[in-house]
Amino acid sequence: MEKIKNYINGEMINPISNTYIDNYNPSTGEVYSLIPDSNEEDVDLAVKSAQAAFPTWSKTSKEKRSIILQKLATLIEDNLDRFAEAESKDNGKPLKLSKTVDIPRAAANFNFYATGVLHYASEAHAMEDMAINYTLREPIGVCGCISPWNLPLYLFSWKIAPALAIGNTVVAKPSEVTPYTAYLLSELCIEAGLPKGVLNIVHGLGHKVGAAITKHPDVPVISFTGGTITGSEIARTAAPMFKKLSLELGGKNPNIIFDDCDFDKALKTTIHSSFANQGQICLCGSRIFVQRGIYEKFKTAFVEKVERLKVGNPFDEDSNLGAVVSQSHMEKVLSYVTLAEEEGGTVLTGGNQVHLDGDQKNGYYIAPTIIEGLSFDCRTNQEEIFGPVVTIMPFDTEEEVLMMANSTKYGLAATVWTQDVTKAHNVAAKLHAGIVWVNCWLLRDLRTPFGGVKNSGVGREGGFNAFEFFTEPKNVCIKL
Ligand code: TXE
Repeated sequence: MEKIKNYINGEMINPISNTYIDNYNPSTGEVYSLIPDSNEEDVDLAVKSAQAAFPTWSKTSKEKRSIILQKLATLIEDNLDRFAEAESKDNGKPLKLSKTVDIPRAAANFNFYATGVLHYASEAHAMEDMAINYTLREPIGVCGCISPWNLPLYLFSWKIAPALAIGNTVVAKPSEVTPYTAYLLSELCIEAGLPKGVLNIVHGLGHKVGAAITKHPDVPVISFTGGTITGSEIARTAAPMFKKLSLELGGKNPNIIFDDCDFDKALKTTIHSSFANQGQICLCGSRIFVQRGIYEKFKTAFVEKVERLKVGNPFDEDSNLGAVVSQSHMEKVLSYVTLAEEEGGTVLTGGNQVHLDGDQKNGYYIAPTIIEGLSFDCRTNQEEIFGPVVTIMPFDTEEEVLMMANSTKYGLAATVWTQDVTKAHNVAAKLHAGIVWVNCWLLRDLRTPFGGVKNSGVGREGGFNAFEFFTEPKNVCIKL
């Protein structure tokens, strides 16, 4: 059985404990590799390596850092097929999604920040009485980057690329559920000539390795993406240590469809925003609000198209949905279908585990599920399910749908479908969200601020926001 290795101080090494955890292929339910069951000692070794590398790396010219990270991006692109197959095997998502979204976006993340650092400048302020202020933006030191299982390399690279490009060193922990592409990336880092200790990847469990990174006294910055509960646990540890903290957490995103929408576009995109990646994207629109004038027409058409989606082997070209990421996650998602029925909902389609045959017979598959008849404030409509399950509700007025959309403790993303541009601006302005898409979904410009409000997180990633997070500003005022 293949043993994944940690990447510490430029080398691929075993965990100090020499103990391992099973790594499952969710599409077959089989163990296919082993993950280091690392602990505090491995984290401490990684932090020491990152600390030792920081003085040189932070003083390396941005041009040199840029060249190395662009080389890494090119190596990812050159290894697209191998990485995409690894990602789908580890996560369960359709291969075509790994090939067209996850892996290309990981390369794009490195390219974006490797080139962005060449253009990132800070400000100066001239004063009347012959004094000048200039602001230095300095790298901070060892950054802890902790990422989730839904978009493994995509979100892993989204954190480490800006941290490294701006001159920090990193101790990173991918999810123990999907460690494999981060492991493959380690090998490319060596090939790209990333100096030893600049990036260190420690595999293992969240409450052991993630917690050890979070509480390590020599890791002043923590960037986390994952569940809201875990985010609050990390905040509890980091806050009294005055660490800089970026938290990208859960969502329960409204998808608001007015009766003056472009019906066909709204329908086509809603299928995607509901079930892409098996609904395991924090930006998915899991609460669908349809204005009464088109509710029945939209509902009927939506159900009819969703019933034609194929749940299958992620490696089959015609599979629209693959497996959800784990047995426990499948059980969690299905438990919400049971809850929805207890809360008075009606399952219009799906709501069941899908049993495939052959090698996939023990995989974790769920039918795309649409539920109607629930109140906007029931648990099913307030809690993040994070699977291929959406609810659909009618509404009459703008005020009513805004009240329902804003009623959850989350505020990450929202989608609005209308051809009335004034209404689009008004509704977008009133939604509790960090990202609002109008007549589109998941259209992403990497320069834009990315993140949410309320329990969806703290801070923003994306564009120069990431460089602001991964640097400390210092104002120098000189009397001339
Ligand atoms: O996230 P966790 P999981 C939501 C989704 C999902 C729930 C839990 O609802 O069902 O979160 O998913 C590490 N200290 N999202 O279990 O536990 C862990 O090892 C430090 C939304 O994946 O938050 C992993 O590397 N680290 C999210 C990372 O945190 C800890 C995407 C995320 O794990 C830790 C994924 C601890 N105490 C899930 N405990 C999004 N916003 O995209 C765990 N970890």
